[in-house]
Amino acid sequence: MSAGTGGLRSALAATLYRGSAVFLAIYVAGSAISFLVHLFMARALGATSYGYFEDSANQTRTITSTENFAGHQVTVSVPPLSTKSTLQVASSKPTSVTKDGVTMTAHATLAALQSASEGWYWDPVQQLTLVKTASSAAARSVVLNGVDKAAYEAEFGTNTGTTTNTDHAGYTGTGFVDGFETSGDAVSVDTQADVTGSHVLKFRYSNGAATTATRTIQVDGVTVGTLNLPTTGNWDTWSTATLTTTLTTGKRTVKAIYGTGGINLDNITVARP
Ligand SMILES: [Ca+2]
Ligand SMILES: [Ca+2]
Repeated sequence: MSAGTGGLRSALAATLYRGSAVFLAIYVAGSAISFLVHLFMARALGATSYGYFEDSANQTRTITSTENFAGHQVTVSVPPLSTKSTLQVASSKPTSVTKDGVTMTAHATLAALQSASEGWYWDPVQQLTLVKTASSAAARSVVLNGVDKAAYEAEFGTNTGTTTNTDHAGYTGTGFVDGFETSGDAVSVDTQADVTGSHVLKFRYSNGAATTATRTIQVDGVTVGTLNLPTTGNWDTWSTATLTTTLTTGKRTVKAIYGTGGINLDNITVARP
């Protein structure tokens, strides 16, 4: 499918926080986000191929992505292109990105990526890894290492007895769950397990109190364990607490229920071990 920037926003809204989308954005020099003239999107586990008709070359280019979240890796084959291009991969922040086996530069800001000829930047609001590559007469293999599917934002979940807030920086999405501090408080998100097997549920949180907080974790209403959330020293520091459990393929509702201590909850990732 192709779309302008309005289409991009619609496509992002439809796929955001589900983790396995790969976009290829083709753009022209000198512009920012408005550079997008074509957008392609794929949502599938495993290998996906789709075509892009490059006007200047008068031929269809094939983009292939292989998503291996069990191996914490996404590989994208970027076809020969006469223009610069930027991949947009919905994922957690990579530990590294390589192009044809060579480590690419990680940029700290979108502006830095825009002014660079190549490199990558992870957008914490949209949870997109943006990988910029120069024009090339040959295909390029881009590999994202150390990635999970993009997290489900707690602030978009079903909240009982809690509120949302933005008064501590460093969160993903549009904020975090606040007021998660008394008996009866709970947060649940609808997630998707793409395979049946062992999964690691990752809860990104802050705990500015001195003692460890706890939450009971349920999947589809069944308790699967108790999550321990040690102090992060202050409310501006974020950490990740994990719980390993078996999930079966399909929609799985993950719920965190108050046990002891107050926390701010940012997001929940459904990852493979
Ligand atoms: Ca509350
Ligand atoms: Ca969040």
